[in-house]
Amino acid sequence: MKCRKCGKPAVINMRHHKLALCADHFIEWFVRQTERTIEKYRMFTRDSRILVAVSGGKDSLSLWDVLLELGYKADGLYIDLGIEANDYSKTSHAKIDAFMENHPGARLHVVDIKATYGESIPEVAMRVRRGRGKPCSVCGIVKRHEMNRIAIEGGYDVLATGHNLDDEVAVLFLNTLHWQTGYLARQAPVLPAENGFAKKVKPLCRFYEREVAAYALVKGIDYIYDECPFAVGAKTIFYKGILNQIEEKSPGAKHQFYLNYVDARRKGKIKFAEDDEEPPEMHPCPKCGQPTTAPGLCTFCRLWESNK
Ligand code: Q46
Ligand code: ZN
Ligand code: ZN
Repeated sequence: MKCRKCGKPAVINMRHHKLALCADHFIEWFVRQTERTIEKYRMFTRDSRILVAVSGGKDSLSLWDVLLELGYKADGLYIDLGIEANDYSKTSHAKIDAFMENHPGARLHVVDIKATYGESIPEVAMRVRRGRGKPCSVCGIVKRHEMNRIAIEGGYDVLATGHNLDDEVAVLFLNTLHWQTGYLARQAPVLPAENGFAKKVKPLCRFYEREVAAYALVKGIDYIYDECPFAVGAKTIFYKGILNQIEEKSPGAKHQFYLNYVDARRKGKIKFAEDDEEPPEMHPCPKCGQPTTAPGLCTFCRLWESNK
């Protein structure tokens, strides 16, 4: 297989785009496509201050790399969850440190959950869930709270995450299957800032996972290969498998499913009752000041209150 642009050996063949490219032309294409996504969905501008949530995985590190490459003012945020199984948190942190060494001048915020709040994610989950089930719901509450806290406190204009097309399609498929219209209404490449929540964007949402992996590989970005040990058996992984089978028979199916949905939503062709509903009333949490619908403390602060 040869590069369509220069005839050198191709490193990737993207069947859905009918495009094979060599290493140099692939990187050029990837960077330009990211810029187009940022502009198309009006994610941010050259003057914006961007906070990139990094986990040590290929998606978030590739995103941070491209944004720096494009000259955006992008700082990283790493939340140390304190997951000891498979040395997960330790290895993730080491990958980010390696990235920092290769990107002199890049700035990173680190929030160590155990050092800051007294318990790691598995520990707090064990206590509040009395040992039942996975820590993922607790983890989600903590990550969302801390990402928003750092974004607001640091005066960032936008919070960027490395979700790729495969991630987005799996969630869209799952929510469609169950007609979770509340979640569907909020699934978009951009969520505007509202009620004290930072603006959220997903600049890699138009790339297949293998394209992001190829970018990381060609750029020599060292990342953690293993998923979080608690991700095993997650529903989205099951749906990703099914969607891969569909893609195999029908190249481009995932791309169309997600992007046609997003475009139809933007043009108002798909509407949900939730679009016209008044947003739920929020008040600032008396402890942390973040917006919440819960009476009294927010869900995050309640996690730690019960430890007293
Ligand atoms: S939620 Fe669950 Fe993830 Fe947290 S505990 Fe691991 S798998 S990291 S995206
Ligand atoms: Zn080429
Ligand atoms: Zn709170």
